[in-house]
Amino acid sequence: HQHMTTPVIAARSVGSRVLRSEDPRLLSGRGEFIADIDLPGQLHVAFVRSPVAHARITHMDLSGVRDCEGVHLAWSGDDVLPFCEGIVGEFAVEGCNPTTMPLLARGEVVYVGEPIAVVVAESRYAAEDACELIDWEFEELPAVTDAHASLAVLNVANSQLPNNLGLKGGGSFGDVAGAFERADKVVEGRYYTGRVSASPMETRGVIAKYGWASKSVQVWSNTQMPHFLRYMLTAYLGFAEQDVEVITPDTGGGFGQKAHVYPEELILPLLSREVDCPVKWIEDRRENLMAAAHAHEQFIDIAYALDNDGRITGVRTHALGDGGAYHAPPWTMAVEPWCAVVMTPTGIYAAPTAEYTYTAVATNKTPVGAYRGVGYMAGTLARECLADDAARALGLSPFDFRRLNVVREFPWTNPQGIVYDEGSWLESIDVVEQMVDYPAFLQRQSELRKKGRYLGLGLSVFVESSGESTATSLEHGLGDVYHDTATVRLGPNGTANVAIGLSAQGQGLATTVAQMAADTLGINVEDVSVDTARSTAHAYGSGTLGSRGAVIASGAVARAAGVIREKVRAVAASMLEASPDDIELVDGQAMIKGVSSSSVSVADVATAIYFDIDSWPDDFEPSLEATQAYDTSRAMFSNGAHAIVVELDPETGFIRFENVYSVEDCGTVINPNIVEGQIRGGVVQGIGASAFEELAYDESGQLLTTTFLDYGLPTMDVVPPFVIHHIETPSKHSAAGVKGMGESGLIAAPAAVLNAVNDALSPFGVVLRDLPLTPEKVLAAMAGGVIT
Ligand code: MCN
Ligand code: SMO
Repeated sequence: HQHMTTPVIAARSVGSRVLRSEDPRLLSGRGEFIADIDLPGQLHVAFVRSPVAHARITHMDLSGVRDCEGVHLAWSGDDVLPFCEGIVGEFAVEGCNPTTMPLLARGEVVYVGEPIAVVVAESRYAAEDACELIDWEFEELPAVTDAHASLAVLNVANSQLPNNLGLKGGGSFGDVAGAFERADKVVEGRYYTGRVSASPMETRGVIAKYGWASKSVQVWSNTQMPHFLRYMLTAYLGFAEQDVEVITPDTGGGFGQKAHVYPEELILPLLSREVDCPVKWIEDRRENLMAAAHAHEQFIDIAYALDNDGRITGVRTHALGDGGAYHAPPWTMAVEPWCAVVMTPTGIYAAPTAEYTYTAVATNKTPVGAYRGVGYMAGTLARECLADDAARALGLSPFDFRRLNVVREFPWTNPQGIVYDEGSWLESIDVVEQMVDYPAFLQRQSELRKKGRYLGLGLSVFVESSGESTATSLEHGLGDVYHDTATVRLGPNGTANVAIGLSAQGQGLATTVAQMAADTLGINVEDVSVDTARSTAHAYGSGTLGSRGAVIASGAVARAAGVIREKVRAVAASMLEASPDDIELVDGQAMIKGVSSSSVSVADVATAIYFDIDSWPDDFEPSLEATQAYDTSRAMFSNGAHAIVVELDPETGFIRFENVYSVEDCGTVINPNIVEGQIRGGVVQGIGASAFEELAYDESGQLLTTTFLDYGLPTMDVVPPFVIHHIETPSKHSAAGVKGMGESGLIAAPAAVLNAVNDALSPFGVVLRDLPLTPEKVLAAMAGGVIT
């Protein structure tokens, strides 16, 4: 794995609040989302989905469906089997038992919403009507709907996992047993993060077009991993790689849910080939809540060994994930519990020893996959809420307990061997304490308590892995390889076209990548246009996930633009009769350093390169297009803190969110507007996961929350004002010192919410540990009880 150098960039645009180039299109309804795309002659696809959680299919007859008017084709699991057995889900860690998820269920259905048949018809209406005519029979089997019951193997959830175990493993680092034996105090707790859905504004969607003449296939998908999907289409379906193109239109949020490969994405190309027409499927909201990856559900048991001064001497963590019926490829049911215990237990604290175990069990529920901060959220909730328990037990303020334990010297290697190169871990605690004006808060809290008003302040500090790369993956023992390319072309007028291999879901990547390119080339950001993986025909990418976009895309773009910059400098030097080393590119000008009178515009240099051979130095190769790859040489971590103030309504149990105070350190901020938007969005999703959202199942495995009437997303009326502060501790390894931050809000906010609610509940002598904090739970707590 090569170290790659990144050019030093004269920052002009980076760091400024450039308005998002995406917004005029997106905010005026002119975006082109997958549902907006209609191909001539297209047919429409609908899926029949299992209405029961667990059953044996005893009879399947689609002849009634096929006879229906307007229907071109109907397939069951047996029909699709000759083309593809299913998608293997396996995670490269100790103790993972793989599953194969069929494209359409065969023999056994294992969760409500599992696709069992597919219909292609002239319209979506005709397709859905025909779905009703499926003639099938099934024998219901006992449904496993609870992780602990699954662990006890009273019933088997999925015959592929006879002991219900999707994953089981662990690790121990240092003398943990000794630390707990010698501890002056031990604090511990079990935390539960409820099952939720990322519920992006835009649901999933796929269009496929097979061309019999060219044997080529085009797939439109709002995936976060277009190149990976392309590879899967060749690996699973045997399409010739050179003839597969994946196209990613505007996407209305992915949040990890769209970072999977789904059966629907593999079925549509097969259907298109079969019916010889383009086929289109747009997921409806009910399908999205039922069948797109679910998230989060896990139990975390965590314990700290503490010495008399309150220092953490050991951490023990055990995570039990409720993984649903299959591993969701490629991340699997492993990522929640595994990430939680491997990545988060020590956080910013200088704990010398640690031990963990992780388990994921199958249940007859929708497979759990990635959602913004996967695993980190649950782990951070457990760690940060236990920190507050410890602070209470020691009689310390939440700020003081954290300051006592925070790592103060870098680089720091945690017990598991993960290296943190830099960070503002202590400073972020100090800054957020000042932002909330803690003494004033305590006074207001105690005054209001006398009037029967219950205010609480919750603190949560975090470390976020970012810039997911080969180095990060190695550090975590996974061995995945990541890299991306970017192509930059300077045109004859001195403007740039950039292509990156990462698709964007709303993060403003096109804007920030343009800022990075503009600074490298010394031109204005308005003169750069960025294509974010519209087609896999252009730059290569490993996927927009693990908060890698800013680091990886800007790294690749800085390197590719750097190649072109050197050519521009060479020709400018020849035009100005100077040495290339003395030329700098700033404000659209190539000038002799310090001599602004001796300059030529970058546009004139570009024009000359295209049209004036006399301007070229000897042996000049005139291409102004460069493609470069980038992968970080080191794992990269950003950090920060959130403090949230809440008030509990003693009559309704409703949590009112008063204020959010956020400190974020993602190294060099490319665009503060965008970073602040990311913080707001992430924190609001964290408020949702901690107080409003829950995918509820009954005992038979029926999903009860299949509309936004039942599944409570947070709405603007509950969103509090934010105060945001940036600290910039640049990475030495990325272009311009950028670190990622796209997941931090959701990683850390739930812990702040739970801590705030528990702080407000302190007069009642109750501590809550289960999400979501429904009004019922809060009311019961105020009456001195706990319901789980
Ligand atoms: N940024 C910046 N300066 C930095 C870091 C980031 O200006 N130092 C900006 C960049 O525009 C970048 C954005 O903030 O695109 C988020 O940064 P980054 O952490 O690099 O995350 P990615 O670009 O890789 O986006 C993925 C990340 C993940 S993993 C999830 S999940 C998530 C998130 O982004 N999904 C999102 N935020 C989302 N925001 C929207 N609107 N939609 C999603 O689906
Ligand atoms: S869950 Mo984000 O796509 O890593």
